[in-house]
Amino acid sequence: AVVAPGAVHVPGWLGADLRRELVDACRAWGRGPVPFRHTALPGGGVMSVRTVCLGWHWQPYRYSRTADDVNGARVAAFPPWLVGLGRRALAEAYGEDAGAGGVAAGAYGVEAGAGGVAAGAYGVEAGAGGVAAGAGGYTPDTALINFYEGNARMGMHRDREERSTAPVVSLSIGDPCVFRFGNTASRGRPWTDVELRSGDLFVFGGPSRFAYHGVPKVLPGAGDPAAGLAGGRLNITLRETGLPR
Ligand code: MD5
Ligand code: FE
Repeated sequence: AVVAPGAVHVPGWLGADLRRELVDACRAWGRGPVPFRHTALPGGGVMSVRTVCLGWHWQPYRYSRTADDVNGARVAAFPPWLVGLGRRALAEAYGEDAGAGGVAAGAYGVEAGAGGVAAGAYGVEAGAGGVAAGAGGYTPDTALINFYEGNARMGMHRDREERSTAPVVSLSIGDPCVFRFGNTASRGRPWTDVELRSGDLFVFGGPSRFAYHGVPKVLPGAGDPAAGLAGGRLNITLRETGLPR
């Protein structure tokens, strides 16, 4: 469903195998080198979600290679298979709906084929989510992984630390939530509330990339037992930082 120009929701995009693979990977990333932590805000508050980052470490409001606000370690690398997954996500979200979504998939170096992605030209492998050598186009280099437990939520904000206008790919696993997609002018109305469930893909590109958004509540659930998640909600966002190397 196209929620706004460039903002496309694809329910149930992740199959159980991929959900389980992501849950296992997040568990491992969450143990270190920089563990899951409640991010401290400059005003003295602490975020209710726990976050771990790949490739670059995000802290309010900048990216660094090392986690100076946690343990000083360099964050885990952003793995090539996540680049492949991000490209497939863009191709499938924008491919057939490019017109409706207001964003041409080709602009980001992905091309929808009947069954997904044209292999070769853009170095995207439809099946495995792998990346061919020398591939161009969408190349996310950081992931922010948020874990929502209990009453964790996220206030309305914009993600403006990236120096790239490339889309953000968002993957949800576990308990459902209310996701609030706002506007670019203020954190207030108008907004659209969308329920995100386990396996859902959401892509924010084009004019929706810098819109206000938040997660006002996580709904009760049992996590995603088929993915090995007994409770809570995981959200994985893939981003291009636009930072060197
Ligand atoms: C979440 N995470 O469910 C959300 C999903 C975050 C964050 O908001 O910053 O980690 S990502 C939603 C998102 C990202 C970038 C742009 C836009 C939405 N947008 O323009 O609406 O934990
Ligand atoms: Fe955000």
